[in-house]
Amino acid sequence: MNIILDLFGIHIVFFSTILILCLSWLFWPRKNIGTRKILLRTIGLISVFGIILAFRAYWPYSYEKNYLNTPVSKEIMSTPLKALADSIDFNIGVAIASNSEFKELIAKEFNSVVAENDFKPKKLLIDPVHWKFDFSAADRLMEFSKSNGMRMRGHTLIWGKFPGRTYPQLWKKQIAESADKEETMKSIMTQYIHTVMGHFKGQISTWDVVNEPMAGEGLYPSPFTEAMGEYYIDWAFKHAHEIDPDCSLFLNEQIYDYDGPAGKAFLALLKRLKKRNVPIHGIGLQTHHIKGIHDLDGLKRFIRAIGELGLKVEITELDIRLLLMGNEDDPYEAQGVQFGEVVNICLRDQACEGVTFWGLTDKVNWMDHIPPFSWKSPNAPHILDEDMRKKPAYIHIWEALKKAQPNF
Ligand code: 9MR
Repeated sequence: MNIILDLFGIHIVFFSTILILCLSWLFWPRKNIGTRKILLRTIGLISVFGIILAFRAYWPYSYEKNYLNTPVSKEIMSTPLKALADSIDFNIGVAIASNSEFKELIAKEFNSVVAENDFKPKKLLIDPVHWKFDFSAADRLMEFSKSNGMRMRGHTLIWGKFPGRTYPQLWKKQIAESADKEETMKSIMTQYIHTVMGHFKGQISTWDVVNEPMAGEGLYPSPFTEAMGEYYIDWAFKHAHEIDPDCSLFLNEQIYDYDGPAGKAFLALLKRLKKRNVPIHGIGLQTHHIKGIHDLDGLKRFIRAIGELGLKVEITELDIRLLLMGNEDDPYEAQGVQFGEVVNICLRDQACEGVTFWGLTDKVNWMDHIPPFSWKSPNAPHILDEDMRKKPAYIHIWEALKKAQPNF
């Protein structure tokens, strides 16, 4: 419900208002002509207003690609991001699909990959009734990463958010109908984590054990919290640690207001987990820029605060919606500067071990397929444009990595 309100709030308010007015007009006593006329005019006015706003809101923009006027330097063209990252032992990664057409380029530019979707429960567990898994797509990606000497981040075992879209509905039903919800949930999680982590044991050194547990200041309400409250997180980590004690176990989350209530609640959760000796080793900060631009000073402080708890950090899903830079003189350049700054912040904090981009090129990007982002273009959230040319984002990231070289 939260996510629906978050994404569609304004639309829900608009259409409910129109609906209420229409129903009122329909059922208003016929003899009360005056009031019915007022209702009808109000409906007309609001609709016209709505149509104008919708046109304004969804009319696609296009921004000048000024970067095309400046040729990319020879040094940048000949030194991939991977070469710079390798020399300082930094993970530079990208999300990938098993059928990606850009595998060669990815192997050249990155030393780390994560499956955008192929390691998720909805993809792996094809028959939840009989616990039947299909690892074929995930295995193809694993093979690709191994044969190119790239690290594979495991994403994700337990997903706190979007339980409907991410899990078999059967689990929800099983928990709801169970006499002992906690035991049922534990046994489902145990079986799932055991099968998936077991399958990749020795191949994956970093897993997102729990993804997106938070909703604002509290936990995202889900079958997990319903059955076990906050302790579902402890259980998932403890169990994952038992299965592969050598694996780095991460909790992955999207935070915006680093200094605000949600950021504080998140740090408080981490402190509680540490106090309970939960085997958690790192925090993934997704850092999607979809609803707004992140406050970079806040991000810097947040990474430090996590580091001081003895946890590692990675920026795990960086992308920046171009439209958010619409008020800047050169939106592509402003997007690039923000990309470079985020990478720089990570490079400068000893706790931060890598940055992963949530996609490579604007040609194939998730925002163009998921409402409400898909309703208005250009999203163009990645580091290469739709013609695979290097955007300012690539250049700024490259420069951040270059400045972090010991001999710079
Ligand atoms: O980019 C992913 C998109 O293709 C999927 O449809 C969606 C649902 O599985 O997940 C997207 O990736 C999400 C990631 O796994 C977790 N953080 C938010 C990402 C963007 O929604």
